[in-house]
Amino acid sequence: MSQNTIVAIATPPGSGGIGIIKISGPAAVNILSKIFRKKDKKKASELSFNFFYESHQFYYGHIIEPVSACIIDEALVIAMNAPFSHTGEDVVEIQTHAGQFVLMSILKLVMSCGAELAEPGEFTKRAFINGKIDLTQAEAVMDIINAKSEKSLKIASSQIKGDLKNKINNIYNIVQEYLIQIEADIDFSDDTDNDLLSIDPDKLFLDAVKPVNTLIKHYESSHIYRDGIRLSIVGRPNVGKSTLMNCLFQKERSIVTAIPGTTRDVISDNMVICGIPVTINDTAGIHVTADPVEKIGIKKAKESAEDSDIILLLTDASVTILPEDIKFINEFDSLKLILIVNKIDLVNNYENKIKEISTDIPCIPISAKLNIGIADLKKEIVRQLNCASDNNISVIVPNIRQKKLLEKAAASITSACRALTDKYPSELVSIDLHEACNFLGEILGITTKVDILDGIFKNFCIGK
Ligand SMILES: Nc1nc2c(ncn2[C@@H]2O[C@H](COP(=O)(O)OP(=O)(O)OP(=O)(O)O)[C@@H](O)[C@H]2O)c(=O)[nH]1
Ligand SMILES: [Mg+2]
Repeated sequence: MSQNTIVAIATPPGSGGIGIIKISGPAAVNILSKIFRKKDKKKASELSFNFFYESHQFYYGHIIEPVSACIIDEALVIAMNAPFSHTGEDVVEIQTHAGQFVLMSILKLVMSCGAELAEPGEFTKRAFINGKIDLTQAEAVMDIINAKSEKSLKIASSQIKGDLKNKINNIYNIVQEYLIQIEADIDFSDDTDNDLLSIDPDKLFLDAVKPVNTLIKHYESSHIYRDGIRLSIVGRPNVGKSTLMNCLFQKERSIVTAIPGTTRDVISDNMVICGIPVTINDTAGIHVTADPVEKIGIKKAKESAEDSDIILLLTDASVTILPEDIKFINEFDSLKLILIVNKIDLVNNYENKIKEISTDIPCIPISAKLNIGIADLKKEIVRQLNCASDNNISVIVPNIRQKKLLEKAAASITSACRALTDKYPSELVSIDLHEACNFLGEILGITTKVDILDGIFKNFCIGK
């Protein structure tokens, strides 16, 4: 339990209905009693202080600067006694009007009474240190804050409920049981002729490696619902890239003109396609040019394409497919490409144009101007991502840190299975299983090194 008391504004900056100040630590209630005056229910003019704060009970009154007795704002306050709070310490929450000036004044007042400004993620870190949540749940707090779609929120909510924690705990306990059995074999190896024969490597594989691999598979098929993807629209000038951008967002996001070379910089915006958060980049038309500004734009367009999970390569159905269009196909990673034949409203033989291209890359005919073919394009984007269908999406999805540790754990247990099959000394099997337990423990935060923990909590916002 921490000795110091921390404070932070828990609500985002800007004006709104309610602003919340959160205090956690041994002095939380004492600080509140110095700055809060409760309004009497019957005689509104009478204010009381120094009363007993019932845990988990709201009180209405004023926040007062104790020296000058000036009222700062009306407030609803609640005290939550340790260990029945989310940090496991005494916690106080002060709800006031959400103006930044009001909140800053109360923050300073609380600090003048002895509290320290909280570090980013410090409330969640205290909850973790005090055993209120494990590391998977702490990381899920961050995911909930960052959730960009209903699906990503669902994944994070299941994690915060402890679904991943329970799953990893189960596997951890199974490996521990095998470890106990093996270590008993080592201790009593003089008494047994067939050391370790009691352990079936296939059963160990089924019990421990299989569930770990299932979680890794969940990551592969579902992490994009939480992490999102990047998508770039590229092609020659004037093929309709910005028109497609505007069509996808249903608003004038990029400037569209009939003049080639209109878009110079990368224009980005975010949307959700079939539950997947997508960042879409509209880019400058790629062609050979002497214009120095365009050259920079083209360099940025190519970099944007390389950094993307999917590239939408646009061509214009109303003109002949140029060698440059074909060149793009070779230039970019074909696995990420979707070829789009735009402006089909201007021609009646676009099917022949598509045949002309003769490529294995998926090809979608559209008219960005008339909003034709956009639903097919979205379907193709989702198909390319090879993710679990909307209905099948599993709710237990590790993040990339957890996935890497799961891979290491799977490798260690698999190595133990091999050692058992090949009848290696029990000590080697034991080393592998100890290693696996360490990796699984790192996911839960049991064996995680301090610098890794600090790195995780540093990514939180102040007040969380
Ligand atoms: N008929 C028709 N015209 C289109 C379509 N899409 C775009 N256009 C027109 O094509 C011209 C160029 O459109 P933009 O969206 O600015 O093209 P761009 O690829 O972004 O061009 P740059 O930014 O110069 O590289 C504009 O006059 C658009 O109205 C379409 O589907 N059908
Ligand atoms: Mg453009």
